[in-house]
Amino acid sequence: DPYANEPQRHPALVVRTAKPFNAETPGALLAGSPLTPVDLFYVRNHLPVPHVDAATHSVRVEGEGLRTVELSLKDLQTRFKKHTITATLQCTGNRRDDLNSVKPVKGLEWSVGAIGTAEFAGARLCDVLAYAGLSSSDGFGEVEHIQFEGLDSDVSGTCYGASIPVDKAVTPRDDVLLAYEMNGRELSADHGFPVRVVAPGIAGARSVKWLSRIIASKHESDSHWQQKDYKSFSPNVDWDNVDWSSAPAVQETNVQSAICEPAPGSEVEGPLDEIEVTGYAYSGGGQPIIRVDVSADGGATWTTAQLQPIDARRYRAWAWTLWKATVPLPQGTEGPLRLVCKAVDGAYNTQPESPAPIWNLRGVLNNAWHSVQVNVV
Ligand code: MTE
Ligand code: MO
Repeated sequence: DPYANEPQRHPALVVRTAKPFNAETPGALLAGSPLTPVDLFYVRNHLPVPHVDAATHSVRVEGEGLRTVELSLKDLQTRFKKHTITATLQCTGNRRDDLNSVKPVKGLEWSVGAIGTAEFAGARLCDVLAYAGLSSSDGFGEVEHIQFEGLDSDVSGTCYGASIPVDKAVTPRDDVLLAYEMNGRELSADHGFPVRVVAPGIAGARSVKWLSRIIASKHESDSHWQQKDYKSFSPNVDWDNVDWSSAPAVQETNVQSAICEPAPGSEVEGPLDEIEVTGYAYSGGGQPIIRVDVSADGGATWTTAQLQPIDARRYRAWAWTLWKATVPLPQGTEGPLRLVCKAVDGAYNTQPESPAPIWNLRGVLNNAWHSVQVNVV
């Protein structure tokens, strides 16, 4: 059994599949702290967790125009300046459950918890690439993409892989890390020990864990996950007529928000004149969240939430914004109550009302208004 040596996991994680291990954080625990504790951070594994000896492990950097270098963990820690960022990782399938209720999709049935925020520290990818000779003096030559490979592989030996555009990789202010610490400690086995990519502002799928190779190339990664997954299509495209090459791989992601508390289906003691609602909002590409609106009447009236940003910088807001709102209700409200939220990012992008028009066969990038039904008793 390739899954015989999996790490211990926190019992509070909501397990979606055991082998490979995929589990999300319960909503109520997400809103509880700006940084998600490592053992509660969602885990998205496509393959068995590889067991890596940090003392002998090295990352090979090679490809178009580069001198090949092998960097041990120690090299990464000592030859390059340590850089720290607070960043949100979100699986592109986060909130897939609401697309499934429109029409079945293929993918893990994630609710709102395939997202988390941590403080990551490591060497900057741009510094490592410069060390291997990738330089701007020739406009990076033929190089268009930086590919990554993980040490996790399937029975045929195919490893997990992904790539990002070279511009994201080489721009210091884009903060792409080869991270060896998460929330101040070495990475855990599930989150990529001993070193992973953290590419903030873009789909979690590109932040390759258990990093073993970095390849500069004219081409994107040819992995399944870059080519035939993590892409979105029109609702009229289904498994019988999909042309995967017709859509780009998801990189920067759309504006997102979700209600964490109250939890869906919960009983709230009433009657109520107002209700306290908490959640998170996040946008890709370093865009900050500038507003979150919450409604208790299906969107007829809105209450603007109080934002608790970690990082309000205009173009490098890599972390989510937690929020809370006190939403007024008709006096003495009892019975079923539906709450919805939507966020606005720094480019004034906002979320669509319904998931139906953004339905896609793989069930990615669902950012429709998040809705929670509770019962006031
Ligand atoms: N890296 C490797 N090597 N193998 C994987 O299965 N999953 C990716 C990415 N990096 C994956 C990987 C996906 S789809 C996501 S969403 C994030 O890791 C999840 O990171 P986490 O498990 O640390 O939360
Ligand atoms: Mo993902």
